[in-house]
Amino acid sequence: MDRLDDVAISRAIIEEYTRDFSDSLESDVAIVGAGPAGMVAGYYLARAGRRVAIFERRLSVGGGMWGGGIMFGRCIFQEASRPVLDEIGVRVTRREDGYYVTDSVETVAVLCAAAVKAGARVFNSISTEDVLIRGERVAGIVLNWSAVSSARLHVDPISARAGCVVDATGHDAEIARIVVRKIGKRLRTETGDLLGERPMWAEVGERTIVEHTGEIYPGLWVAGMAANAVFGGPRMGPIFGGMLLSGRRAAEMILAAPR
Ligand code: 48F
Repeated sequence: MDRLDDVAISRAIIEEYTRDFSDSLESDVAIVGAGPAGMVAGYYLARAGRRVAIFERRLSVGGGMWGGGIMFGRCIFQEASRPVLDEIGVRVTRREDGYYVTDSVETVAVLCAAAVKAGARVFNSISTEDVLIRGERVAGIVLNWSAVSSARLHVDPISARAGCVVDATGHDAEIARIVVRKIGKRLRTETGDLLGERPMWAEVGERTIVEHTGEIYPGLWVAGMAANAVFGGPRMGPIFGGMLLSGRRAAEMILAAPR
């Protein structure tokens, strides 16, 4: 049996983690939220050579995907999202009624592996609690350990600079909300404020989520359920194709935007 040194193990963790974390304090794209939309956006951006850091509040990545619908671990996708599933390598079962079904655990695991292998760095257990605004532009995010807020500790956060930020925080659209709270109703919506999520309607929600994906304030992009929360689109429950397509759309738009 090899001799194992407890302190060497501890040092390896600290040194390897802090090197990557420190490196990710300056990135091309900082993505808040490692749900399906954030991970797909991260995959396409990293694959295109952008330096991507994804910050996730929870210990686990995957957001609302694990539980499928009512904790039956199956996710439903429509035809349009099939190319993303195929490219990333998630196995699907096609039903006679035309829907595609995946295992929710496999879907999360494969999506995350694809993003990481493409070069995105994923940091879990880290919450984004504020934004950096420089010259009328979101220029980064402000981070703290999630354990700090759950224990209500009075501990100051640290800052990460990014070429742009993606709000992929799901139903709460937390980053868009922070921007409105800090600098007023200046989002690119009809009122400048978040318009709020509408009641469940899969057909409409799956379409509008892609239409609503985009830049909502200079330097701040929105993807996934957060896009419908910002622009007043419906929720869509346990069909997940729109999340993948929105994540891919966000990546395409960011790649096409001037840097
Ligand atoms: O909620 P989530 O899965 O968002 P999504 O990618 O997908 C939505 C679907 O899962 C589902 C649905 C399908 O019809 O409606 O809800 O749009 O993932 C969002 C992730 O962001 C994290 C949160 O823990 C979750 O994993 N998150 C939220 N706020 C913060 C955050 C924050 N302030 N800092 C860091 N992570």
